[in-house]
Amino acid sequence: MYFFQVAIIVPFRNRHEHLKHWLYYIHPILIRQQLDYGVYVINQDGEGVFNRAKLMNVGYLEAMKEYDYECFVFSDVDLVPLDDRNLYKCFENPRHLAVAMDKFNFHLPYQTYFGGVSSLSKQQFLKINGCPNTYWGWGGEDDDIYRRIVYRGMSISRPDAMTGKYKMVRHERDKHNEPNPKNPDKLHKTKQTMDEDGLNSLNYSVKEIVKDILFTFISVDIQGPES
Ligand SMILES: [Mn+2]
Repeated sequence: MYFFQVAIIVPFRNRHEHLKHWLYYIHPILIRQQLDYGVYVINQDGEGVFNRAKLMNVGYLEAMKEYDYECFVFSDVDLVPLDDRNLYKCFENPRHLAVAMDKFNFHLPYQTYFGGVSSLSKQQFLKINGCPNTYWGWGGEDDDIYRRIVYRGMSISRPDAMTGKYKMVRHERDKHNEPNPKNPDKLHKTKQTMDEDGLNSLNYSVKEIVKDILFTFISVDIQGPES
C-alpha cells in the first residue's frame, strides 16, 4: 500500500459558516480514511467576479510550495461526503467524487459532469495544464476541465452512486458569482486554448497566509478582468 500526501484544495470566498461546518465533518472522515493530508483554503481577495478554476490552480501551486504533493483533491466548501469509503485519494485516472448530491436528487445531473469534488494526481494535473483561468463567474469551468482530461487521452473514474453520496449545504447564490453567459461558448475552444490557458499562464499575488491548526488559509488577488 502506498501512502501519498494529499492536498485538499478548497476555492473560497465569504462562506465562513460553510467552512466551519465542512471542516467539522471532513477531518474525521479523512482521518478514518487514514490519509496523510493538508487542507488549503484559497480565498479570493476583493469583490471581483469569482473564479473557481483559477483558485484551484493557485491552490495547486501554493500547496506545492509547502510539500511535493502527489495528489490533489479539489472540493467545494459546501459538499460533505456521506460515505467514508469515498476515498479522497488519486487513482489511475482523474476522479470525479461528487456523483450523487442531494441537490441533484442523488443522481449525476449529466453524464460528463465533473463538478463539486474531484481528484487529480500531480501528473494528471500537469498533463492537462491545470485548470482554465478564464472562466469568470458561475458555470462551465468544470466542463472545461472534463474536456481537458478527455483531450489528453484520459478518462474519468467515479465511485458508485451509493458510495458517492454527498450532502450540499443549502445556500443562496453568491454575490459576484452570477452565471456568465460567455462561459458555455468557450467550451467549443477548449481544445485550442488549453495549452495557453492554465498553469502556464497563471498570474496572481498572495496577500496573506494564515496557518490554522486544522488548515491553511491563503488569500490571493487573482487579478480579475476589471482590475
Ligand atoms: Mn453549492
